[in-house]
Amino acid sequence: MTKYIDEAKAILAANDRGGYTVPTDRLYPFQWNWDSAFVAMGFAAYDIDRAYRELERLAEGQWTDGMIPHIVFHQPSDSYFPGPDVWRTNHVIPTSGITQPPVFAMALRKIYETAVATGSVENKRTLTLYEAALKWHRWWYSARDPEGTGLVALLHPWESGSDNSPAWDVALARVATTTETPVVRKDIGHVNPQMRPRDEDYGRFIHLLDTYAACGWDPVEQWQQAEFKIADIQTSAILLKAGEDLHYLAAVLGRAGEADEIAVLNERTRQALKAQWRSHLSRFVSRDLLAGEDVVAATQAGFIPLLALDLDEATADAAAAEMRRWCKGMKVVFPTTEPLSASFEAKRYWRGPAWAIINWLLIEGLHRNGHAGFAAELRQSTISAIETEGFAEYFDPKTGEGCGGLGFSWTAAAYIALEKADSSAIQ
Ligand code: 9WN
Repeated sequence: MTKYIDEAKAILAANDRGGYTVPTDRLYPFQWNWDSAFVAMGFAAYDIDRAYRELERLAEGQWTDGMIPHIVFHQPSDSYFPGPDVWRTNHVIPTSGITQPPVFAMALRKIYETAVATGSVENKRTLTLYEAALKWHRWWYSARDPEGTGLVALLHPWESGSDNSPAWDVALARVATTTETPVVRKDIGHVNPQMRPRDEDYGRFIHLLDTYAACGWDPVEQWQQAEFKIADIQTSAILLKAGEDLHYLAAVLGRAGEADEIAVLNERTRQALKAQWRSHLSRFVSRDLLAGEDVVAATQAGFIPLLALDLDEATADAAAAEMRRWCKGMKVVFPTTEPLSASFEAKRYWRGPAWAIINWLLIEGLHRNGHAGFAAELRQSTISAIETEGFAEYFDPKTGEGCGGLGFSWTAAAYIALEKADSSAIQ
């Protein structure tokens, strides 16, 4: 509806800090990696120049080894912890030292295709961003899959974007809560502490940060010292979908050799992801590389591979049926933790709430795998939740209540993208 589209655009304008968008005022006063990629896809619907700009400003933070950090601290702010003084990465533009899900190339393809359709494509800008994305994908495979398994590993829960998900409970229990850096939380001054990760989570988040800072942020050293190492299916699936989009871009940009290189990487990840399907759970599972065990906690990550795989009908039906089971009795879907599990908490961040951007990925995955009807239901639930409660960071799936930060950029971007797409053609 026009009124809400206008409101979504107004949120993106209000969160603009000069060519990049903060996730929300005060709680997150910098540029976040995957937030900006989703935001760029929102901008692509109505302002191609601004969409390019969002990715360009993110790429300004790219490290020489190819990593695109999870936060770029373009301007100082004291309303967030941990800031650049804690990360100690010594970059000209200060950044964090870890990364986030690689949605970037998905956004770039979206921008490119929309620009072609509207006659506004800018070849040089596309090429420069394509090269940044390629460099980043190569970094993922060399730094985070040194053994060439096809799945990429996370060394910090913040890299997943699903920070305090029950998926990390077992692995994080092995990490000490003690820190060298004093933990001075700012988040609970902005939002209700019941909606945020707990203090012991923060202890572990900062303990890991301290460990990697002591490695001088060297990827090889970090890989050896890591006390948290998860081959993650959500990130690997996003990397594969983004890899497909990167492959497409390589082909249209005339980079045949690179297209071949990307195709090989994609195929290896495709096979590795397929092998993570567990039929007795009707979902995919990540792998705890330090324990040598599956991560069996029931979270949304188990269904994100639908985004990047073409499953056989029986597997796709089983995944969709399991997803439907999780949706029973929910006012807003999709819950990020299985609602009947002991870890489910309806309001606590990544331990149950529904997130518009996760729905966006799941909607695409359901479309891809022959469940357009269910995808339409998920889309409608997301749109209605936003129209009822506003552009909240996330939603309590049981009551529908908007939670966390308000005036949230990626919720605005998701609304624009989902509202624009008719239910049978979401891209
Ligand atoms: C840490 C900005 C980010 C999102 C993440 C979300 C949250 C940060 C935090 O906010 O994480 O990166 O301080 O809680 O979990 O997905 O990118 O919106």
